[in-house]
Amino acid sequence: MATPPVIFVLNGPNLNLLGSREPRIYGNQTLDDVKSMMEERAKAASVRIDFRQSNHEGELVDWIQEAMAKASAVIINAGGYSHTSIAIRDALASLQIPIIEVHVSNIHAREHFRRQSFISQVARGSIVGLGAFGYLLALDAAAQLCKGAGKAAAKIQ
Ligand code: CA2
Repeated sequence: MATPPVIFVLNGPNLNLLGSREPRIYGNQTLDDVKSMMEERAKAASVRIDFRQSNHEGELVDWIQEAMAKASAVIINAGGYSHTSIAIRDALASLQIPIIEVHVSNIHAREHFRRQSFISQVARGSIVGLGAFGYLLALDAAAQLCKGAGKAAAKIQ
C-alpha cells in the first residue's frame, strides 16, 4: 500500500493557550482537542498529519523549510505572526505545495491590526472565524489538494 501524504499543521505563538482563556473569542477547545479531532479526520481521509506548535518565529521558519522535503501540504495558524512576519511569509512562499491558512477567530471582525495577514498572500486559501472546526475544513481541503496533485503527477508519468 502507498504511504499516505503527510500534512504539516503548524501553530504559532499563544495557540498553546487555546481553551484556557478568552473563550468568547477563541472557544473552549484546547489545542490538544484540535489535534485529536484532526488525527481522527486524517485517518478517514487517508492522510497523516504532523501537528506542531511553537512560540518562536525561527522555529516556525525551520519547520516550514522542513515541510519542503517532508510534506504534501501545510496548514498554518501563525497566530500573531500572521500580521507581522515577513520571514514566515517568505519561507511559505518558497514551498511548492498547497498552503491553507487557518484562524480560529474572524480576524476581519476584530482590531484593525489583525485584518492584514502576510500569510494570506501566499496561501491557497484562508479559513477564518469558524473556531476549531476551521482546522477540520482546512484538512479536508488539504487532503483533496494532495490527491489532486497525485493525479496530476500520475497523468504526466
Ligand atoms: O484567531 C486566530 O486563530 C489567531 O491566529 C489567534 C492569535 C491571534 O494573535 C491572531 O490575531 C488570530 C492568538 C492565539 C491565541 O491566543 C490566546 C491568548 C489567550 C487565551 C487563549 C488564546
